[in-house]
Amino acid sequence: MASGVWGERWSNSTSDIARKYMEVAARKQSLVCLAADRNTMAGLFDLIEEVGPYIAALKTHVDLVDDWTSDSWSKFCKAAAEADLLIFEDRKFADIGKISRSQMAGIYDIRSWADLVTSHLISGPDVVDGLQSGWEDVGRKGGVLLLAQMSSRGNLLSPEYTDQVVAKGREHPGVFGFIGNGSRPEELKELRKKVGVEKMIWTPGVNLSVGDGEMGQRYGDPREAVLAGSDCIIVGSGIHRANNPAGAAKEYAASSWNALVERES
Ligand code: S5P
Repeated sequence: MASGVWGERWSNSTSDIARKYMEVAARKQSLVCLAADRNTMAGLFDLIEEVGPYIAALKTHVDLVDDWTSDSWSKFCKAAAEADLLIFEDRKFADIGKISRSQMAGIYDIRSWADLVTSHLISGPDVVDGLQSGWEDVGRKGGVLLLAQMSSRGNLLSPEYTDQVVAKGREHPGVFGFIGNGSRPEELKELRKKVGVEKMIWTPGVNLSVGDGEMGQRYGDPREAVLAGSDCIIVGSGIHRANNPAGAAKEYAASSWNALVERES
């Protein structure tokens, strides 16, 4: 099932985590990663319960939860696993290798529960080795999504910077893929050409109502993003602020899945 619909992405993939994602996405017919940006544990549990069946991955910002406790977070991760979701901590690491390794531990202990993390490559490629060492320290495996582009207006990730991130990231087995800008399909197409067929591109800045969001966020259409080469649409407020989050998640799932089928056929 997954191999048919994912085409060359499946056949070229060398990552167990990417294969797992592609299988979950095929099972649920959804390329949606929910950006679970709610700041209470109760709000987060409600979200998983309501939209779990319609999403393929869950993205967190563990440091924005007001009533976070280690115990409640463990329960939350268990609920995510039961809902068949990869957990992706959007920590946007950027420090030198050894500090990034230590930042995988600490109070939040990201290395023990996250399957994926985001990182900038501004400090050089050792940040990826540092993050991989973090997972190794607890006997786990994970993947790094490098920020190759961003969705926010005026960001400083120039095309030359993007090229270097892709060139270094393509070669690194610890790199699961890249964050691309979901709000600009033409930029995404260029990114896909540079990335090639193997690695993932996941895209925030996606909303069924396109245009400008709050505080410089920009939005593009989910179908366009997938047709341009995105493998996963990261959707936050489009789902968690909707009056009916489950209904909204279903719409994003259908739009992204139909676009994948269209892209590969
Ligand atoms: O360039 C980026 C990269 C990321 S990971 N732009 C983004 O918006 N994000 C994240 O995607 C951001 O941290 C947030 O969690 C989510 C977008 O949320 P939305 O409410 O705008 O859909």
